[in-house]
Amino acid sequence: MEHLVIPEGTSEPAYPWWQRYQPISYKFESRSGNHDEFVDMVQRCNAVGVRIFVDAVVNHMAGLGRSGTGSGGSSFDSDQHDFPGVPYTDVDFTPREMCNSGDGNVNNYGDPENVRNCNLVGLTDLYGASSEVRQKVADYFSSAVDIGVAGFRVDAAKHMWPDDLKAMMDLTNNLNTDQGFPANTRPFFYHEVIDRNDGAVTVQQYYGLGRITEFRYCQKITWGIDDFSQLWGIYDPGWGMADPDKAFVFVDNHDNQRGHGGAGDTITYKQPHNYRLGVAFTLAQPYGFTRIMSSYDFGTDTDVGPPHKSDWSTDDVVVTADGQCSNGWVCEHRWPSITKMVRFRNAVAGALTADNKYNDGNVVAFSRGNLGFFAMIKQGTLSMNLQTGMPAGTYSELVTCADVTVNGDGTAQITITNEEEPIFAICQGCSC
Ligand code: LAG
Ligand code: CA
Repeated sequence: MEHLVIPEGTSEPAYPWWQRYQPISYKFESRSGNHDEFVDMVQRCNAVGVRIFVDAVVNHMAGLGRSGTGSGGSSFDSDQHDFPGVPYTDVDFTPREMCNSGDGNVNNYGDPENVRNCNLVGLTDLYGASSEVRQKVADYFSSAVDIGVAGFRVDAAKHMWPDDLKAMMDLTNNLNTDQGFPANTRPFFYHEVIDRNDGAVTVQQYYGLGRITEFRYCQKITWGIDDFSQLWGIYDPGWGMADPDKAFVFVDNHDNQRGHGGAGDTITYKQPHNYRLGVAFTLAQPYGFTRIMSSYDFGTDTDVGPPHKSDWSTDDVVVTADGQCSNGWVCEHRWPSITKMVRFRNAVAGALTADNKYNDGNVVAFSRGNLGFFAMIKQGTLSMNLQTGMPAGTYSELVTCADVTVNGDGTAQITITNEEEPIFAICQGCSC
């Protein structure tokens, strides 16, 4: 949506990535492009089976002390709660008396009223109980759905009341049948709730609204890659982690990869070896609905925005002859083992458990029912006879495309020789 723009020459970093999390209106006019460009992207993607999910910021508008013109040309004045581009006025914001903190900001994560009714880092808090606000947010969601988007990541859902979110979702249109969705299909929602067993707001409070981000998974995968013996406990219900059919899991995201929300014990593209192992294991194992990250290189500057042109608009992604990205883009999704493991995940989706588990601290392997078999090695190369649980036959190993023979008893000789891509995967019905 239209967002705050922080130009050069202020005391703040110029055009930081996080300016996008300060909405000015719901026009599709951002640093990434204009309305027509957005429509064109969504519809070209749908035509080739790629779905688009919008990162929707509907807990708040821009921060206090900010005023001027947004990325789409709308004027605004946060201190006056004035956002004519929507339009929102003072009545659309949470009444000050409903926030129990002295300075009006969220400052007590032990109190759900404080977390949800106060301003998150000074961002002006929308009053989600108001039918007018609910309708305006739903109109925004519907305008995206009508273009052809498939669903939403709801930013800062932890700071919204689940009942308010539900009302907004219920008012939203069904997906667009002209864009290839079946009739009467609801948008897919995943809610950003950072729950690390450290407050009054839990992922369980959002059951029934869709999927919920499970940030404890980020910690668990970091520890598990460091010490393989911890990998079988990656879903830990005793720790409060969301049920398998509710959890939305990922190795890192745009916040915790750079030390913002939910950071600590996070692996990223900056540790490529451990990162490959972590993403491969995540895509291989059955817990949760998985998301992979695709980044630009931010070096050590945790504020810097994406590669940009001289007018600060986002620069193009340049793809090299070997299918990788350049021009400042990292594109983890194009790293060979990550791309291939997405195929594996889709192929084994029907198998809900990990079976035939093997783990000696350096090699981890398991099957997914009889649909697929996965192995990875931390150091060195692998040559080992293991039970794959798969029907006899010849399979093409996903990363190397080498032929692999599964014997009549389900065993196979498993080899990994490339220490750069220390992953082995075979599955029924997938090609390398
Ligand atoms: C989220 N989850 O609940 C996002 O995933 C997270 O990235 C968002 O914060 C946050 N909610 C609000 O949407 C990001 C940055 C913040 C930034 C904020 C607004 O992590 O650092 O705050 O977006 O742009 C910035 C300044 C603050 C200032 C605030 C308001 O860093 O110092 O108080 O703006 O002006
Ligand atoms: Ca709120």
